[in-house]
Amino acid sequence: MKTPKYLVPNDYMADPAVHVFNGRLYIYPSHDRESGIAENDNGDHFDMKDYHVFSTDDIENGVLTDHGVVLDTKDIPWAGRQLWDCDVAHKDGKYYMYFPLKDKNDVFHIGTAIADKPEGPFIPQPDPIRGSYSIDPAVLEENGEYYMYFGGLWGGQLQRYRDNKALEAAVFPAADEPAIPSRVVKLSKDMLQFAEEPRPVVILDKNGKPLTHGDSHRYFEASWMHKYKGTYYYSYSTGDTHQLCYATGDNPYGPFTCQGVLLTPVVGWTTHHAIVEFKGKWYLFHHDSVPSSGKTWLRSLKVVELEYNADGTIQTIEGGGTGE
Ligand code: FUB
Repeated sequence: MKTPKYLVPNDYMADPAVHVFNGRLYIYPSHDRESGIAENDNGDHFDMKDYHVFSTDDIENGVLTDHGVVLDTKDIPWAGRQLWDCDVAHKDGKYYMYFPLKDKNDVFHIGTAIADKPEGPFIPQPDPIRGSYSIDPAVLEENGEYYMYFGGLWGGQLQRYRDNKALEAAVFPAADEPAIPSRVVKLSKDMLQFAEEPRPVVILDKNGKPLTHGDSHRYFEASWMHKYKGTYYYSYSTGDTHQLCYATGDNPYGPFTCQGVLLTPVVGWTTHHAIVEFKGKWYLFHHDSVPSSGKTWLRSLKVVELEYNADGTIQTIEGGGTGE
């Protein structure tokens, strides 16, 4: 499927997390809506309140089933506002949804909600994960262990933390200093807490030096991890340079070496994705704002086939926009 396809033409969905459970493909997107909040660098205009789940057994030609609302902020006891990008992991017959949400003091944390089926509904825990902060959780399962990657700059509040402690005020590095890293943490056996202190995800350039804050390939938000032929592929959005980049490594904690751009800018400020193998092909799920004529808070889900070169690098996909 070389031509990208929009998946949910009758609604605005973004930030896809995608998994294959029991041989069926499940999509867990953010649910964009028009709330009338003006666009700003804090991302207040991304004012989402609930999640839907979608599934299919044929992503190229089949029907995409909408399982309806599976989690709503009105049912989350600690909810303030802004239900952003989630992910779902499966363990021992239960499905765990991890979601970023601002609490009543406007501070992002990561919450958990549990379901008996991949399509939900998901029942939220009374409190967020202890010690969690920032946004965009993505979970890798590896030999019965689960690793969560998370963090996002600007409205995602990652610049307010160092060594897992809140700073008095946000700090951004100078352009030639190491970039602010995302975080990775192993989850507890019951899937409900962190099992250790989150660690920085270090992304190196080809000379083995950490990417700097001024590098157009540095991390901003939207972590995703997949494995291909035994190598770990950590992919992410560069935010204000509007690309999806990827970096490779030999274990879940990294460090990872930046391999470049996998998706050039789309129409709309944000870019965000999942990479999944289904029925023998690899796919990039992502979003753009073409159907809303460029309204960056009203994004639409897309899928396109992703291809590797013989050396394991990913062929760059054209996003068709400038990130505006
Ligand atoms: O959808 C809200 C935020 O926009 C996500 O959490 C980010 O990754 C960006 O896509």
